[in-house]
Amino acid sequence: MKLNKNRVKKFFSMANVDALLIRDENVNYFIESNKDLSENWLFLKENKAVLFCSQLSPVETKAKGIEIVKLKSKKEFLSFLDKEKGKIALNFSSLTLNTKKKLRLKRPINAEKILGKLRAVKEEKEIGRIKIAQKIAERLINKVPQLIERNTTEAELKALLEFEVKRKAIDTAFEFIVASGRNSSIPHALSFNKKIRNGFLLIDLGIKWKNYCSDTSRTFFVGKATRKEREIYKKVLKLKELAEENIRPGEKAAEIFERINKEAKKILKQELKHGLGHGIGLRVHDYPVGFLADSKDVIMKGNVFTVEPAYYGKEGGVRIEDVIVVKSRKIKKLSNAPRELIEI
Ligand SMILES: [Mn+2]
Repeated sequence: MKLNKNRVKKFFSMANVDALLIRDENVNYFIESNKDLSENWLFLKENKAVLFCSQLSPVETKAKGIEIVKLKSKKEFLSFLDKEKGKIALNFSSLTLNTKKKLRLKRPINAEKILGKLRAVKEEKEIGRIKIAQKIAERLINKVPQLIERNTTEAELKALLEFEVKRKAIDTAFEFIVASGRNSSIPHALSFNKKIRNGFLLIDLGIKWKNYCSDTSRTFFVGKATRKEREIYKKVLKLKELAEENIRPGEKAAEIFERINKEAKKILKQELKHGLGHGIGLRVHDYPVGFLADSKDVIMKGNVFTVEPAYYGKEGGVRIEDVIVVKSRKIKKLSNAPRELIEI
């Protein structure tokens, strides 16, 4: 566990405040740790860092540059805050009104924009973690054909995939999606206690590696795909390749969305039903927001995005999703799972 002084310095050079008080994934942005620290309050000043943990917390009691307080009561924390007279910033987006009120701060300032700006541009170290998470997901995706037996249900396949991760004490970034047949036409489908049906089989999974997330979707075909089904798959893949070619520093995310959406209307005869992709990092949906019609983002070197065009129709759903990082002239893929349609 180590304070990232460089990030602290950057924050205070951008924000006109004396202190920052957070209790969300940003704690892991300023304190690098293999543990998830998002449940603990972190009080930061330019030259001071105090982490407030519960008595039961597995967080160690000593760390370089960080004062760790194992709280005996909430009062202890509040009386610490009462003594702070300077301007304090909070991340309004992660606090309930009730919590905010209980802190009894005079005029707190919202730090969300600055935190978002910092986190939108990833350092090599962060990209490295996302890449490892992507690699683990890729290996898991490649196991799918051998995990399916004659009577495997959606719920079983989902549990098997999650088990493969959790048995190694690795966290999942979200509940996996395993959807077959018509069920695959629902973007955020639930998995049922129902035998995997012939047709498209959509798998969406995410891993957390040292607090950084991955997000990968692949669509398999159970049985033999018809020519039309192959065509649909190929068109989604074509959209994905087109999107990846279009993502460059300086481009507007909303314009890329519009361009690919226009193509989707032309070749798939339908509009994109969700964003073309989102920022990913300490959260699955991270900064920047990503490729949506109303996005204000301008693509920057160091942004990390998912790219996930999809088709949803009566034939089922096809989604092909990977994570990319924006380099100075184009993008680089962070994983290399097979992209062609695999029949099982
Ligand atoms: Mn995604």
